Amino acid sequence: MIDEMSTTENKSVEITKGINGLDKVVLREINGSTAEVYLYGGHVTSWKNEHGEELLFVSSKSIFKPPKAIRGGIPICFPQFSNMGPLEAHGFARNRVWTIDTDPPPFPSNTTNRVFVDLLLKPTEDDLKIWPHSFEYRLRVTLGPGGDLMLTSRIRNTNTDGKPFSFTFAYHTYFSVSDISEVRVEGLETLDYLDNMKNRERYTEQGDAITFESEVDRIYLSTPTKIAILDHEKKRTFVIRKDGLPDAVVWNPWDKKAKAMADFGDDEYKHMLCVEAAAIEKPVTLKPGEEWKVRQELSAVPSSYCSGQLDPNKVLQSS
Ligand code: TA6
Repeated sequence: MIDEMSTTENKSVEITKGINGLDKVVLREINGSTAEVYLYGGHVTSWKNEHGEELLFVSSKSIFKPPKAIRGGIPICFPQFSNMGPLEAHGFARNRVWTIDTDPPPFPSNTTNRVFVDLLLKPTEDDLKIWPHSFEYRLRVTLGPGGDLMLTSRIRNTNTDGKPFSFTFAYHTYFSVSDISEVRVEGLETLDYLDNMKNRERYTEQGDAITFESEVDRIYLSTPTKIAILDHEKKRTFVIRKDGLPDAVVWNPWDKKAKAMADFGDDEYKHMLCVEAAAIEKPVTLKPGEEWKVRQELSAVPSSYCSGQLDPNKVLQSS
């Protein structure tokens, strides 16, 4: 739903054409921050702060042409994360054209006086052939007054045959960082993770923070509500606040895998990091009529980590 308030208070929700003529929605907040979401994939591709700085990574080689998913931003991984099932990697939601939901059911969340857009995905006849379950997936993308970016997903089982269905899910967020070798992730210490580099075997995180010297591809399990990503050079900390998403994927392809991806620049691994709020270890099961609602809220706060002034725990424990 296009928030009528937003069109009258100098905030704006604009439907326009993006790369290759794909439809996109631009959200503009009064403080100058913006976000963009393509109807193709329900895919957020830009989140800028009030200074116009881009906070998400999108590859310069992303082809923005169906059926290939856009490389970067926030791909929606549904109804399957990665290759953990019979579908194509990360499911098909990111490869489908969503619609703008002009009449969503009441949305119990604090989006009053915020600028947002509601998108809707339902399976096509072809989708039902590969994943025989009826669903309604409502995605609300909201830009808060301080420039925070919030994604709320509501997935309802609309099967009329009485059958439940199960799925796995991730917001596959690509953060823009100045130099991956100077980035730390706080909040995942001591947790167990499945290591995709080692046949998804289970390990326990030892370090006091995750740092990056080579390819990392891990699914951290039962993670806290908040995770912090500290960009030393930019003196910026991204904070992910998540509800209903117990797991978190951390991925950087590093040089070899970067070279192997046609829609990813050879050196782009230095300037991105994926930290993905997810539900993977325990698939979600919905009975007909049941709805699953989850949320991730992203914010970018100044941090002077090098001087030790930023106490990551304070960021993680603050409200
Ligand atoms: O989320 C991490 C991951 O599953 C990696 O294993 C890598 O495959 C990445 O997703 C990208 O997947 P994609 O299908 O977008 O190329």
